[in-house]
Amino acid sequence: MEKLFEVIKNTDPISIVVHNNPDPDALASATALRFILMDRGFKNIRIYYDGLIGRAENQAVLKILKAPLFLTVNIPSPETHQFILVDCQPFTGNVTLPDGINPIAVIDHHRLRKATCQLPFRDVRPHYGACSTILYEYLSSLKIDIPTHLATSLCYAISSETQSLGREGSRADKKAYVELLSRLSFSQLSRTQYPKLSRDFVSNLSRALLNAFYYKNFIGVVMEELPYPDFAAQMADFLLRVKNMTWSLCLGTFKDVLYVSIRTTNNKADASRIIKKIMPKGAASGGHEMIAGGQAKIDKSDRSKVRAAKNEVIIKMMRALNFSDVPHLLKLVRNEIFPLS
Ligand SMILES: [Mn+2]
Repeated sequence: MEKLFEVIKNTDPISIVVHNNPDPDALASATALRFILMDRGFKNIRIYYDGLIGRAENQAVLKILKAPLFLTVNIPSPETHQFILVDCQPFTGNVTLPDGINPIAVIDHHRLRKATCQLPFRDVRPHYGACSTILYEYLSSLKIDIPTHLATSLCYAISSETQSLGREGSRADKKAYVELLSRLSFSQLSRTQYPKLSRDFVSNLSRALLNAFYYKNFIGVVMEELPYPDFAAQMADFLLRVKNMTWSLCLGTFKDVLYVSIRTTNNKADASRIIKKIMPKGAASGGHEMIAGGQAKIDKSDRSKVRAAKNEVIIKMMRALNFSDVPHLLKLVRNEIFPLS
């Protein structure tokens, strides 16, 4: 932590960048880092992101944090900025940086990437369930009083990223969670966990449920246009809750990108390896043992090509799960054999 303060110059603006379509963990971590740096006397610190914050829970976190967020494309003269990446690593396809920029620091909990090793400061802890836990440890080691709204957001981030500490939650995550509980606002927490849902969300949810199919212990849904990119992850999480299902997948497009999310209840699995296998060539992917996601640019002008690309992902997923002998696979994917409802 002290080393981070050493690599930052107080003369240049500081830009904290989170991954595209930031989730609660990215939002809370970035805000906590901004708070720490401000406490330390650093000035001119902004948080940047690219994509969309569409999920109602994530919008609720944003409301509580009250942190101003800016779009990466609007960074004025980026070459004068010092970039710090939070909850992601550079050149992974999951974060947008201005051309030719090398960050000075990375704080993350995903698998360590080669490019990250070259940076002046890195704190990457893949065994942590949430990046927010790392930031919580910074705050407590610096003996900084954590404001209520930040405690609520960090706690919710740890809980949502690890499904209430049941999925990939380490001891450090549990400790942070328990300690944050005594500092947060329960009414804020409740508003974040149970936000009002838009009618548009409900109609997309029903579309997803009607189109979901399953085969043995695998459940999936192929969506057309997603209401927002995170919807794929949200549906993969939801479908995995169906009894006897141990693998789930949701895919769909948003603008010119195909998004794929997979989930498993098997804590000995390697979802991040599987997602790499099933994505089209040139796609970006990442994840952990039980959750993973990928994205690939797609030309939507040819609908049959889009459909073929989607089917290909499902076929490869079936293969990865050793279901090589699935009869009438396309009928299955079109939901004509084993519909969920
Ligand atoms: Mn995270």
